[in-house]
Amino acid sequence: MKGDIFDYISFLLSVVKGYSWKVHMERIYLDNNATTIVDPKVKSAMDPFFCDMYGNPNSLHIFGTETHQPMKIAYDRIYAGIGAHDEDDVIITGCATESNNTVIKGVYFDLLRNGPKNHVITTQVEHPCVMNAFRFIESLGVDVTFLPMNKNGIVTAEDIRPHIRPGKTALVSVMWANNETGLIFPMKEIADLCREHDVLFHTDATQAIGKIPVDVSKIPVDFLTFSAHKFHGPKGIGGLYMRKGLKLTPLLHGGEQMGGIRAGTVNVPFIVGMGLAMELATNALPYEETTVRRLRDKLEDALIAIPDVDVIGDRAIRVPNTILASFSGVEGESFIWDLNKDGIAASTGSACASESLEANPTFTAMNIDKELAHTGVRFSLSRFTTEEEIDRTIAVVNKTVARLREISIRY
Ligand code: 7TS
Repeated sequence: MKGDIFDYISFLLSVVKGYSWKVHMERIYLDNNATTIVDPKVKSAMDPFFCDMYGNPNSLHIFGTETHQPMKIAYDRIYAGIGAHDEDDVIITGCATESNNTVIKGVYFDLLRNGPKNHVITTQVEHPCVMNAFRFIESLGVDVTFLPMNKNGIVTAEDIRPHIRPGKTALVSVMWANNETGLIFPMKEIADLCREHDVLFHTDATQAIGKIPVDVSKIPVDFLTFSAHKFHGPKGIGGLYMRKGLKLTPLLHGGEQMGGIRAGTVNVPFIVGMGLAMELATNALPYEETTVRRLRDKLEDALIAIPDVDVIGDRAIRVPNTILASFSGVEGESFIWDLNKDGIAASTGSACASESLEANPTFTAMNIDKELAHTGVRFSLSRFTTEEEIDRTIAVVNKTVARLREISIRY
């Protein structure tokens, strides 16, 4: 009862606060690598599948069968979006985290647990859902090589080559684009290297889809993972591409859905949403490459014009929407907080690690000075970002950095 009253009061306060916030300030969302707005077209396309066409596609009656055609269209869009061949598999999962876990633990059960192979290779800047899945199989006895970044903030095929152990290495896993720096890893050459050594290649393409072309018909990856909410689809749905003929021990055992690789009733509205989101994102790639890149560069130029500000990684090899910058003397958390007060949402890095106040692990893996590592701020744009928003962000950033440096003991 007491709890109810407190809940009610805090609800009223949040309404009042939210209202006054909206009246006084336009909010600017520059944290699109954490998640994106659902494209209103995607939301509309999903709507009929909640209360009208809500059947289970595995049912034989009309409620079930009427969902087949919309699902087929969605699958076709997903396959087309990543260049998958009809005979390849795309397993629908709950998120990229699930997809990545399915690959890493599946390979463990299929190849590493009892086989002659006992080694895998990954990088030190993977998302925690990859990193921690590898740490888990390491605790079960697998030898895991976590590669550091080279001076450009990436790893290349030549960095990987000396670590491949013939007959022993089962899997290489390297993300397509990094969520914090936006740096793109050289997929083609890494995939070719893995082919050459008969090693499976997995890439976490969560931050690549919708930002740069991702085409598995041109780049021979074996497993590729993605999450709809990073490209203006709904949260809670993702995918796992598996090249034709590959099999994996499932993470979830149950019914025969997804060929038995991912059991559980199929999420029709979200699959429809992810399909359309994928198509819209693919169609918007030229816009991403021109307009989003131009706005990102405009913001980046303004940031580096401020003394003692550095942007991590060459912009020529970054996805077009991302900036990770260090602001000497400006503590990242305080900076984010001040920007937030001005209605601007950025982040100190991955929201998945935001509860830890450790220095940003990406900076650490890139050998960046510890003190500077605490000053990292990520700005990530989307096709919904406007020029006015970037102009206002530039003004607020200038004002905020000056103010925080004035009171900084480190500057
Ligand atoms: N892989 C990468 C490369 C990611 O960036 C993320 C989320 C995930 C996997 C996990 O996706 P999910 O849909 O399973 O949650 N990255 C971030 C980020 O950078 N800030 O917040 C979430």
